[in-house]
Amino acid sequence: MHNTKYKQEEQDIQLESFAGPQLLMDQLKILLDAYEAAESDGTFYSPEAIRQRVPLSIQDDPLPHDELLDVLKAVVLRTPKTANRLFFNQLFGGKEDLAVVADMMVARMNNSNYTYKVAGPHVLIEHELLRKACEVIGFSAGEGTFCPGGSLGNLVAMILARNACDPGIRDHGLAGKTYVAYTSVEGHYSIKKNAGILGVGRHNVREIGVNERGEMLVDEFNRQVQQDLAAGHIPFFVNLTAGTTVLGAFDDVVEFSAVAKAHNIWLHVDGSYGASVLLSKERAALLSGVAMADSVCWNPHKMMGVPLTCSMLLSKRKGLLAENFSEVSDYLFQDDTDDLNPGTRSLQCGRRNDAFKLWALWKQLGNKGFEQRLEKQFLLRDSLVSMINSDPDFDLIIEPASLNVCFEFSGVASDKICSAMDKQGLGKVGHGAFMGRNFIRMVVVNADLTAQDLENFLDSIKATALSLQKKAQ
Ligand code: ABU
Repeated sequence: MHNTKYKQEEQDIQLESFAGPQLLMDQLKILLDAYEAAESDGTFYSPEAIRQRVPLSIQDDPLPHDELLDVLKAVVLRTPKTANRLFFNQLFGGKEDLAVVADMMVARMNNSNYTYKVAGPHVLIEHELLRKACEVIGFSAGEGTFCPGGSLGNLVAMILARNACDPGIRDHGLAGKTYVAYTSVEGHYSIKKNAGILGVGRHNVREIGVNERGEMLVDEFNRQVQQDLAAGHIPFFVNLTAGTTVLGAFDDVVEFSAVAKAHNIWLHVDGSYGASVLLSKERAALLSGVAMADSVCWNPHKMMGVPLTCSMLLSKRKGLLAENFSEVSDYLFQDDTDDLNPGTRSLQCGRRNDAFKLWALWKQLGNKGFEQRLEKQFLLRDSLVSMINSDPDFDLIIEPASLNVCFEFSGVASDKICSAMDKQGLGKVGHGAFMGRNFIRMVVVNADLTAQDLENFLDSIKATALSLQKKAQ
């Protein structure tokens, strides 16, 4: 019946029944129910198994409605569950229900956050969140923009930094000069990727060594800067990481700030993962001196339980974003001042509304709710560390700085354990390496978990390791 959506005589009725809110809600409910029912499921589906069950190709004729729902359901059921008790694989995990609902509303409202004319209150909501984030960081005259993830937030920061060296770059390019960026060997790969995009060149990113906690070494940075200056290069950007991807380490803002300021180098903090600790009085010390930075990237979609993507780039000096990203566009920026048209400060044109879900959740929880949420995450992490320390088969690699707990099961390769766990549907957890050691990285970022969940997961890891050990004998 419904596949006749576009047949002439029935068109009006069919369009209404397809697009009507009630039907939309019914369909959504079917999919959500299916998803919720399967949420505890960790079954692994191979690409072949998915291709076999899900007709992926687009056909010529409309699909009958029931068939369509069946196909959508099949996809939803086979999608890895990132908020269940078996997921420790990424720096995100878990979700806050209100933020999920707000994000569904975003799709339903379908605005684009470039002008007040088409986004209305969402422009004001973005303003307020960016103001709030600047206040939390300590940027008293700052500004910001929402970006599609930390990599692009870091890109915005690198553009601001590069153009701050020479205002002519935006119009004329690099003029044959060599600009050099610095990050630690533990920093995110986006710094190198962005250097390639920016015309700076990937080979002009210096990867500085780290100490035994994974924190970048300031003396090595200083030496490298001197060498680059002596070679006639222009050191323009240093990336500090607040929460490295593998260990969760925090670089020391205060000590790097002195060297960076002495050489007029833009100091960026990639807090994609870790900037959220600023919301906890007890944990904020991890980012001491963050207000000395020139820019900070902060992803609430990691520690704060907001669905992907939700990422902000905050800059210390108001006005720089427009100076670097504004273009004249008569067809788009027709009404209102630039202040009300965030498209004039953005890397993008059409831009998804990633602010509403964060704002709705922050209103619901308040500052205090987020602080308690963070405290719970850190307590869970501490419980996991105690469990690992009290079991002689496990070896903790390092005292964790944030929510990453890195350990190994003595005598069994960590990558093999992680892969076997996934393929057997026991759960998803990743592995990492540091200073020649490979280990399991379990990220305890889902605030809905309990200590019992962690114990159960650790038991699964142990059983998997023992069974691999037995097979190898
Ligand atoms: N942007 C880094 C994400 C890596 C992770 O989730 O593990």
